[in-house]
Amino acid sequence: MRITVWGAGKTGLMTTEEMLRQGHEVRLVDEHVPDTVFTLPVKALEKEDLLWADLVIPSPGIPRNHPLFSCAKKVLSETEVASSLLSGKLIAITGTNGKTTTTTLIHQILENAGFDAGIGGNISPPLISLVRKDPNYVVAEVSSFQMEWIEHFRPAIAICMNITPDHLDRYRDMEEYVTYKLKIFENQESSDIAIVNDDDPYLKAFPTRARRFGFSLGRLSTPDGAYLENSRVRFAGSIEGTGPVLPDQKALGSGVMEDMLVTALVGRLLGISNASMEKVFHSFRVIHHRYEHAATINGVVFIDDSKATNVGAVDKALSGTGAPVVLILGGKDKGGDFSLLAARYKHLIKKAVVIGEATARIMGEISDTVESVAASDMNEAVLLAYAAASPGDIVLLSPGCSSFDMFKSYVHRGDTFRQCIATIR
Ligand code: UMA
Repeated sequence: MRITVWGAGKTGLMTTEEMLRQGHEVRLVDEHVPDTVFTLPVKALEKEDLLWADLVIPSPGIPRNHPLFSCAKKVLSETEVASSLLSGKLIAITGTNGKTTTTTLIHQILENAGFDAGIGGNISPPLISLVRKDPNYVVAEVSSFQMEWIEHFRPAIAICMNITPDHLDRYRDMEEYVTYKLKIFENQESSDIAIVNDDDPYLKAFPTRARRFGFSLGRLSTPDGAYLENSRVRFAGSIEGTGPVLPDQKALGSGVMEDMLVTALVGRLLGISNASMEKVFHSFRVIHHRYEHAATINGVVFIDDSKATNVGAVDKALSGTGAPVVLILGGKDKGGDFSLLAARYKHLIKKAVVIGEATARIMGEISDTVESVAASDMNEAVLLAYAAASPGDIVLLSPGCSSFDMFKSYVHRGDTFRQCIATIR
């Protein structure tokens, strides 16, 4: 088959390698061929490359409404192609927030229990890189972008953590974003398992064909599922019983407690013992740049939550902080609404320091509710935030925007935050 792989990032490079290995004739193309030296030849995209191919496999960064897709005979995402080549049991996790931690945790409990399990998808490496090894279990983090071109993608266990506004710079509106998120359940059959968040209005109202299990940090409304009683997981309905004990919420934040609750539910469904899961939960270290302690200087605690690239993630971060917060936010605009956030946490936010391209819009939304100031770069933001904080307060970098206006990635933004903190020691 003639295949054009579009996009020479991680996804495109690994997809090309795998498609060549499968014996296909492959062109790797990109609209902006980067200067980097590639292991594979990359061609500047021309219309003809799409007309030539029997199948086009685009990278997730290419929006579905790109006009050149009209030249393609058939388009499938790397996620679709990879899942059709993988024979193991597919556990797929999506959601606006919490999907990376949950994917990591599920993979860890499987490995700890001795299962042959691979991990990939949005978390990296791309799912297609697992095809060669073909593990018995595949734990995949799946983004809405990766589900834009699916056809038969059918996880044996599909999980949706939550849906709150995100990527509104790519999607027409919230409805379109929700549609792509819910595609994770689209091809499931009654023999599959759908796991949904009972606390999420979109998911609560969404019927699933697969056998449904709920989870809730509040009240479980699905008959079968998992909830928390203090820090002990409880299972209800057909899987009724006692689950593992989770670590102290103060140390983890409510976001990670929820991720562990879902993980425990998957563990129960796969027959993993509480003792085995507790071993993983109690040794779990938060993911880099996800509500991660960066430093404590003169009693002021600095927390790096650079991975919070949407308003829902900032909400999660603030809901877990007990102390007054000086919040550093802003970046490249993704269309999130910060006004409700400011209203909900005005008692907690001592001051907001706003950076990046979206500064004017964010200031317009929050400055009537919380004291706000604009900073020209991360260094100034850190200095302003530190000056506004007292011992016992938290300086929280939780931007609610993507990083690409000022940084290479959220990792680069978090690292820069830490470097700036180091200069005030
Ligand atoms: N390109 C074009 N035309 C376009 C857009 C991009 O030719 O219109 C080219 C670029 O020039 C570039 C390549 O496509 O060379 C980049 O493709 P990509 O952005 O998809 O990059 P990858 O390295 O393949 O990364 C992708 C995911 N990126 C996106 O979804 C934007 C990574 O998620 C993912 O880790 C990786 O595949 C492996 O699966 C990142 C992300 O930000 C971390 N995800 C979003 C999120 O988590 O919120 C969904």
